[in-house]
Amino acid sequence: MTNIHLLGAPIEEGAGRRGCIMGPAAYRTAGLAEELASLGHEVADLGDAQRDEVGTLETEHSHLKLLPQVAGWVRSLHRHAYELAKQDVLPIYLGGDHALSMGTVTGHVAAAAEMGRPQFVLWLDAHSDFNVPASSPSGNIHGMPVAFACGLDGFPDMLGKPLPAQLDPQNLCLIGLRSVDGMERDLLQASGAHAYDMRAIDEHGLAKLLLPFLDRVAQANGLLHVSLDVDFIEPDIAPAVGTTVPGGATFREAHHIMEMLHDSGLVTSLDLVELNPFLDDRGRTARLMVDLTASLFGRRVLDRRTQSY
Ligand code: NNH
Ligand code: MN
Ligand code: MN
Ligand code: MN
Repeated sequence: MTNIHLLGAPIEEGAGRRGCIMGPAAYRTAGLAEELASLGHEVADLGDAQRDEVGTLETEHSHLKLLPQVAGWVRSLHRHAYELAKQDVLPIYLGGDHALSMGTVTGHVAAAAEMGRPQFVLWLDAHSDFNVPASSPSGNIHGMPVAFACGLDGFPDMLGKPLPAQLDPQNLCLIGLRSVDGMERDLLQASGAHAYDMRAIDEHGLAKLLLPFLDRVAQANGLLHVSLDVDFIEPDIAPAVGTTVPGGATFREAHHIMEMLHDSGLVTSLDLVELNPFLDDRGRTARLMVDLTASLFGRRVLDRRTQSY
């Protein structure tokens, strides 16, 4: 039994189109809390976070869209995540676009540093979100949270400079990549992060990519934050996202990751991001995300684990 706390993070200013503001409500409508409770967990819904009021921020990057609004969310969510990380609960952040992870990841990294434990991050996404302002072709801040959390240079002062704590790229694993911008790729490869594109899944299968990472988390007695972007999944089955990219994880691949994560017992926090209910087809994407979360929290058919491959 896990003590799960749900926190809505209805940010949409980081994405290129509107609608993610409705994400937390869609998860509630799709029955996320009830589903987790039916698996035997204690579930508390904390409601939605609110964004701080932030004035103009100094930056030479005028193409950054809605920077004060995004910074307001990042500051608020950072505080919430930091506090939740220090409690004996497992937070699930209901997005909201992926810029929310600038707050949640940095909050967990800062708390982990104080607890003397390494923080690991698993990033499940079609995109690596490793842009810095200068490399971003769109100016959409949801394409930048990983670079931000790793402390890369060139960001305006969204959360204090330097960051309260930085994510070590060695502790970062990205899976599902199939859309990475030119300069972003160079930054990602230089960082030392463990990055796997869809081709790696084709060639090796998911278990071969994920299990060694989970072993490293376990060996290090680490904490594990999972950030699940809807566009990780094949858009045919998960259409409710503004940035669909064909060739995503299949229904079973997505569930299999969640099942392996459950069996590992290592996950300590979770983001569900980029759901845009305005683009959904009779709630099917919201329901799929709830089902995937249920697999991560122990829903299974038979009682067996993934053996080594
Ligand atoms: N790389 C693109 C950008 O920075 C797209 C990012 N969009 C996402 N990321 N949905 O997950 O604008
Ligand atoms: Mn993303
Ligand atoms: Mn994405
Ligand atoms: Mn390494």
